[in-house]
Amino acid sequence: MTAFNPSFADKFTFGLWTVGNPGRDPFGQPTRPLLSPAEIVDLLGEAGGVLGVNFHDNDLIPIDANPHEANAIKREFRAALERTGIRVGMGTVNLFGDPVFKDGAYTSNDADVRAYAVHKTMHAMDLAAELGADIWVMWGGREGCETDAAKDPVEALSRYRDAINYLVNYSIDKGHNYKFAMEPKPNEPRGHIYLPTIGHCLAFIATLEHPELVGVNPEVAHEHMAGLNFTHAVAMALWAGKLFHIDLNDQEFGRYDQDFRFGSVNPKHAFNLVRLLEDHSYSGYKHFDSHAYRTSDRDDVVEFARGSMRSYLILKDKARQWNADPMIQELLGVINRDNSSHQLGSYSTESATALKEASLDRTEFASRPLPYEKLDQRTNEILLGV
Ligand SMILES: [Mn+2]
Repeated sequence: MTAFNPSFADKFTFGLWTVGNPGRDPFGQPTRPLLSPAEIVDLLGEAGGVLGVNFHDNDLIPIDANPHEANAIKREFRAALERTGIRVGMGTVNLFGDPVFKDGAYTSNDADVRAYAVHKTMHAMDLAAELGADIWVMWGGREGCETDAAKDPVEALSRYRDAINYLVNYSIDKGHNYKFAMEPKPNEPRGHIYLPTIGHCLAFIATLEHPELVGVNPEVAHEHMAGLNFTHAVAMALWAGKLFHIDLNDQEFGRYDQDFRFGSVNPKHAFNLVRLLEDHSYSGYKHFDSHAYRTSDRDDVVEFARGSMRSYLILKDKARQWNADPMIQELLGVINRDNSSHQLGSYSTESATALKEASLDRTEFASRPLPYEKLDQRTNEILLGV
């Protein structure tokens, strides 16, 4: 059991809204008492090995708090950080909870609302920077519409871009030095949300004023909701040098947002993801954006946090076993045939002529074995501990 105890080096983080979730859902009242931010940090301290805590501005400071109340909350929060050794990793802003954002924030049809959204974000960026955050996550929870009669989606993308350009410049101007991570999600839950996938975000980021400062924050549940392969989404972010943050949780395909404990629904997908992150040396925060079952009490919420981290570490160990496994290695040697005399390389007229004139035996190529059944079964057996 002790082999899978997390440490700060694992860079595991939790949001105040994750372990602090009181079990409320669209049909039911909270099933657990609401904890203060300081109490949530203490809970994470009890879980052990948690590096960081993340928050939306209003997870920490209620939207209607006066400066006196805000200072008292910050004081208690800082004291909890000090006694647990936990620090702030990522900051973000709540642009979805208040009725003012019912038609979106940066993409609202009302220019005053758009200005308020940027105003609120700048204050939130100051707050998180003051407490030590170095990653800024942007999840556009209401940036979309329930009816396409409402907004011009082309105009909406321009508004979105204007806001993000403004905020990135603000971060530079204030010396906050945030790296920004856009978090896509296809729907929430009735509305269609703009920039629904990692691919959409990457294309959008390329149009920004400072694309080098903006990456993505993929979340397992958000891609699975859309029926997409999350490991491939993360791979594209890694390939583009844009994996600035990651939200780990789990989700049944084809359902609304469930935010289950990481690895709890589909451990094989989780394994492929962890193997990808480890093989490609992802070194950012690993944030568990999930919450405990509605039936859990405080003790079980601690188990939820521990389980999230243990599952990652167990799967990391499985990835190590997979990479070291003689049968896997032998099969990979059979599958990967890189010793062709016809390597593509970069284009030249001569190489194109040579390739066109080459004698290539497609029947022989097609007859070469690809024992993927054997490879996948061995993968399953490693996962199942056989
Ligand atoms: Mn998330």
